[in-house]
Amino acid sequence: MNTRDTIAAIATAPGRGGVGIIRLSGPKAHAIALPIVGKLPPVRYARHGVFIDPRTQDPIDDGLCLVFTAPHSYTGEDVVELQGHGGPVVLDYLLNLLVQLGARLARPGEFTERAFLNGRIDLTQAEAVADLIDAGSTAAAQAASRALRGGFSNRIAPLTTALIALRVSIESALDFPEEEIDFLSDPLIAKQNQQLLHDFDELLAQTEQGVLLREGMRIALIGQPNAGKSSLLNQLAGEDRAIVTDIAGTTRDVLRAEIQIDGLPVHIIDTAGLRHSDDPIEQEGIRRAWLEIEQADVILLLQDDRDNLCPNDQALRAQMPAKPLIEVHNKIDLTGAIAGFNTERGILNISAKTGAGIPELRFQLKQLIGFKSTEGGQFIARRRHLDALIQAHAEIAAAQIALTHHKAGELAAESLRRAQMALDQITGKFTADDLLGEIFSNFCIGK
Ligand SMILES: Nc1nc2c(ncn2[C@@H]2O[C@H](COP(=O)(O)OP(=O)(O)OP(=O)(O)O)[C@@H](O)[C@H]2O)c(=O)[nH]1
Ligand SMILES: [Mg+2]
Repeated sequence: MNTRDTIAAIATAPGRGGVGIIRLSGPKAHAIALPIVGKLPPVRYARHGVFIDPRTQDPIDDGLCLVFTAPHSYTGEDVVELQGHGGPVVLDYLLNLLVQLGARLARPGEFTERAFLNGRIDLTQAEAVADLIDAGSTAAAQAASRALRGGFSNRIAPLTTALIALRVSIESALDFPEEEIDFLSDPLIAKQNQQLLHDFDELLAQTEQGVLLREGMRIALIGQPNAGKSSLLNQLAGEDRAIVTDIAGTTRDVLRAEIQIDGLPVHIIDTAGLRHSDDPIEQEGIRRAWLEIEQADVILLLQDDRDNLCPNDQALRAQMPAKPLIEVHNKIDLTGAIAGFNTERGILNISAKTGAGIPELRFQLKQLIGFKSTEGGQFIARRRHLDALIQAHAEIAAAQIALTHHKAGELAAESLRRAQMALDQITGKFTADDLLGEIFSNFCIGK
């Protein structure tokens, strides 16, 4: 990767805004900005002035200039920020000018990528930058901010240290074969390994929560036509998002609404009622509903409480895949059933019309997905982190068996080595280039 060149990008969101910021990072950042601002301010001071085009001496805009010097900047390189007015024409003009003067347009995420490559932040922190920008709820934003400040890496570091200590003990015993057997019979080693497994369990659980906070929970509303799916979407969203009528087959397209349950981002997906239909539009809606069923984390299977034991509903229930599902009986305002969870029947009674049973529904959803309201210390995480932790956990478990059952030091050492590699992938100490490329390409430009 070439970090020798100087990159530039508009860092503020596209479109019109009060302020527009252009970022410049690399060895020539100061030299390129100098002829535009005339005189650079002292490091970390802002100076107001006119930005001019040095080719024509024409003023382009006026605003603030900020200067940072390597390594004390976001990227760890020399950085200049030009903060002008947020009009696209002005900003594009300035950006083109920077390119004329020797900068290159930055790729998405390239500033953060440089921060990572220059050792300013590790990979979990770099990812947290993007997750903070994309956060779907306050709790997700707080968790991202915590990861950005090292909250996740700091949890991995002691595990890595313990893992390395254990590897050192085992591998040094392997170097002295005459003592190996004694050493491996020492219960202390297996005990340390067991403790490591225990610490992993805790981190795994918290990482799962972090992934949930980032991705949110997908809930598909499924049921026969007129069961009240769209009414429930509207009730949960708190506004009239979907068309509701008493005509069966009202919803055809898949509709989405984003809500939060105790800070957990939740994607609610309303679908076409499932039934046999000869209408090609409705058929397509039903096909899409099935796709949503596949992708959902949780299925809410709705039925009209008046249609007790309706064979169509029972047939639908039987067709649902094995994944978290809540059977919801709707319209209890018409039947007089008691709102909330009926443990005996395993169903949840609600009225999408009056809102009865909705708090219980939210509670059930949280329970089902194992979400705990984020207490302090929760960090945001990604699926790739979880996968790596699961892999490391499996290796350490294998090492435990090698130690206690087989007294096979070589095997244990190899498993622990692989566990450490998996951990190093999380922080980016050991990460393939193509994975890095993929991570950073999903950033916005200018970050
Ligand atoms: N009384 C009462 N009526 C309800 C309730 N929920 C929905 N309805 C009515 O039931 C009818 C169908 O509601 P929808 O929300 O459109 O049902 P749907 O499941 O989305 O139907 P399709 O889109 O056709 O699959 C409408 O007339 C709603 O007003 C409820 O809790 N109580
Ligand atoms: Mg509908």
